[in-house]
Amino acid sequence: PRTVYLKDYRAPDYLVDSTRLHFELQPQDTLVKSRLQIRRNPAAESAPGETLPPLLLDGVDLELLSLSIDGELVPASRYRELPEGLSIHVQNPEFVLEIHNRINPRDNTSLEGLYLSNGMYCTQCEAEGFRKITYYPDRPDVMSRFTTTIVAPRQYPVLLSNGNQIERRATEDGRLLVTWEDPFAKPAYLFALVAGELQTVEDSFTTASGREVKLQIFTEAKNIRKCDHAMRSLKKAMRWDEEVYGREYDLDIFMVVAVDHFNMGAMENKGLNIFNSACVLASPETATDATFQRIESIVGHEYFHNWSGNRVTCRDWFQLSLKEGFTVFRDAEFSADMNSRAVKRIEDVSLLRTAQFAEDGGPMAHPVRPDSYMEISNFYTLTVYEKGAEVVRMIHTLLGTEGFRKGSDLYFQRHDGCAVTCEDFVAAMEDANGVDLTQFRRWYSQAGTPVLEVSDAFDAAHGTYILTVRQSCPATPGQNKKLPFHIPLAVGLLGADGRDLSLDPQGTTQKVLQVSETEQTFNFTGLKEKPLPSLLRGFSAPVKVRYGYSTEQLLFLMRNDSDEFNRWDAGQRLAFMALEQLQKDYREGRDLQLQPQLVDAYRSVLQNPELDPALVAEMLTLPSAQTLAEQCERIDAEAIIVAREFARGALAEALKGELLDCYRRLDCDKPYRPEAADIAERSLKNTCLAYLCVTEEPELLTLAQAQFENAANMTDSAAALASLVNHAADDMAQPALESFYERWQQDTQVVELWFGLQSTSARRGTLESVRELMQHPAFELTNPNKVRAVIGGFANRNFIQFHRADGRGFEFLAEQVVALDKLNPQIAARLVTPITRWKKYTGELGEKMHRALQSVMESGRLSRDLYEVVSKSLV
Ligand code: B3K
Ligand code: ZN
Repeated sequence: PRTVYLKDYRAPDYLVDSTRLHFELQPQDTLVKSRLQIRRNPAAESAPGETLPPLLLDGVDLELLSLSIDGELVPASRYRELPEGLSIHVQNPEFVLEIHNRINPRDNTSLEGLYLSNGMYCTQCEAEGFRKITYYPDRPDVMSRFTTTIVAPRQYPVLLSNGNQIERRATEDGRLLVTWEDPFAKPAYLFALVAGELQTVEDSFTTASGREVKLQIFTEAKNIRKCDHAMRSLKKAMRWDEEVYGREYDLDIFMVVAVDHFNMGAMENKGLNIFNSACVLASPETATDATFQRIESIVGHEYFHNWSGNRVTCRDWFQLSLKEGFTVFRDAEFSADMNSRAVKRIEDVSLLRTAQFAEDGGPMAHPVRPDSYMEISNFYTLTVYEKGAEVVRMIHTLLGTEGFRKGSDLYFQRHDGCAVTCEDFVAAMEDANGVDLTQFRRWYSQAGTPVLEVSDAFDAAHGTYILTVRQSCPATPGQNKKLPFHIPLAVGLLGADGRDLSLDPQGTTQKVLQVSETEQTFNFTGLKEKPLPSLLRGFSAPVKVRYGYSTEQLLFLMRNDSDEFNRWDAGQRLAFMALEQLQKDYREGRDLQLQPQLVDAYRSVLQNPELDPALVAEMLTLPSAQTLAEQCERIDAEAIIVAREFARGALAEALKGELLDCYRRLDCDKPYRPEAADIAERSLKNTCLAYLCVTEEPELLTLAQAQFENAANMTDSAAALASLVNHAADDMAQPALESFYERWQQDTQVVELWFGLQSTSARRGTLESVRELMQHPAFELTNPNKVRAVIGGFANRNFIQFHRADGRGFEFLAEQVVALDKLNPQIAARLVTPITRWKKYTGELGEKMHRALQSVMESGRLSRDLYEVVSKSLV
């Protein structure tokens, strides 16, 4: 496959002023007619005196029926069919192109372009799916005004597309015809079409300037009672964007559709967002707190794209983080404002530290703005999304809330209606604030996770505290040497009484140090004693900080740091140190013993009535095996597993009484509300329950059983079932699993959760039950949610069983990836990730992983998606 480079970007030769689409829907035989008003791009580079270049159109899996220009059929001599499109000879700088082609939505299992999901038609065009619908310049810098007519048989009463409906009538042959017109010019990737027998929930929103917007959520009839939370979230998001960014919605209607078969979480098509059912449908009986919160954040995310993505879009796909990094930052702040800020930050940083850091240290490492790709779908990554959001957050930290708002106002005003670059975003931030972010731009171009080595000294004679910061960044593929980053390092200094010291005469207790050199020192004067530094508060930059904290110092920070995030982080460091010692003891054949200070620290967290229960739950949770693995130079999976399981067991044993008290205190019957305070209590209660079940004591397992039987909401029910599945014997766990399925088998979202509980079970035999689950009538290899629940759950969220010593877990994954590649390349290329990191594993396990990856490569012809990931990982 061909590699595309950012440096080769050229403006399009032709622009499309208007796009008129006409669909006649049939499962295997959909007719698409398009009428494009085309003109030569005045901004295109052309050699002087050059004749008009050919018009290049993208097209994949299309059957061309006819092609005409200005009403005349184009003879075969004037165009060429290319492997992935058409090249058409052009005679005039302006013309109307009309194309008729046929497509087959029923057999489209890639879930890109137009496809069928449970009998309903829907589309997914980002990044390059529109070319599977019709021939088109399928690139985001070609923006056009779309009008879309859909003709469908009577069984499809709901026919939707972008913008406003301007026509609805029966055709002469009794079909339904509907036309939509989108007044905003947009790239093809924001096009959407939906047709089905759908029900709708309706509401309205009045914008700040007093315009009334109709809000509609469409879903199959059986899910109609699961839309309320998404609707509430949508209205909150609309209000929030007005208040925080001054951004109003711009059409008279905003529609959301839930679809069962979807590659990603959701898609921000103009005025017609399409959602994975799992990311929009919820009711208290069927969805967990985590799902309620995920829905709020994704509904917000897609809505926020209307400005950060749609009104101002990307010039090319290398700029993906322009809209994704910014929009993730926006949705994270939205969630933080709606819920607990510290807990949201902890969740996001945990994800970054495990999965994004691993990506940055692996074979597919790439900058936030990649400079090449074979398949752009492979670059919808944690680096582009989450690290990209951290980069925007750093700009926010550097400029302050007001400065950042000035920058975003200028950005939206300057580039409204345009397709722009990450550079344009940074430039707007600079221009609005009169600052220079030249060095900061390296965050966009250099891959890898920077490391800060911090050391300190105290000059008692002068009362000066000196922090020395050294930065480095490991080599990544294609980037051996890195230049220093501009890193905002938020610090506070704690005095012996645990209070923040004043850092200046104004009494400031926190400073953002501007780290920009390889080595730099920072002086704090006027201090009476050597303080304890609280470093990288709130995780002010996506870096690793090394500082030689002692156990006592970490315990002190855990108790006293005024920054809640760093309180949690001190606990994580402490646990990490203890787990490292356990791994070492295990490898060297010593008896394992858990540091008593860790136990004491956890006890006082558990008994501290002043802490938010959600924060307590986070603080009681040991770093995941994946996090531990990421932090190792070389991964010894067995030692990680033994150490972590031992520590969990020892904590559960030592704190049994306190855990039980806490559990009993929180175990009360309250009507379910997905509000932060209630979520926090359930989270702590179920964290306690999980620990209690680790002991495998019959009376404690009975607690889980009772909770399972009596739970009035899915959060408590699923948590109890998970504890049984992970810790109870089969005669207790199996009946629970069966009755759960019996009760919920009609509910797709709950069945997905049920699959996930089993595939992530830490008990022996999980691989075998995963194979059985794949034979279950509810499993479909063509449904990404089911694949993610069963195969993904096992490979990504079951460190213990996936890393079993015989390597069968890796072989299984390789087998499934090869099978999936034939159906859905995007999903196959994502699913293969766990075995691409083979180089980091020690001993035979690494070799077995390598062999599994090789077997994928040797299995035959791979899709471009999978080929890119596998070939880059075998190097
Ligand atoms: N913009 C979509 C991404 C869809 C890409 C699929 N290959 C989801 C989002 O970030 O909002
Ligand atoms: Zn997005």
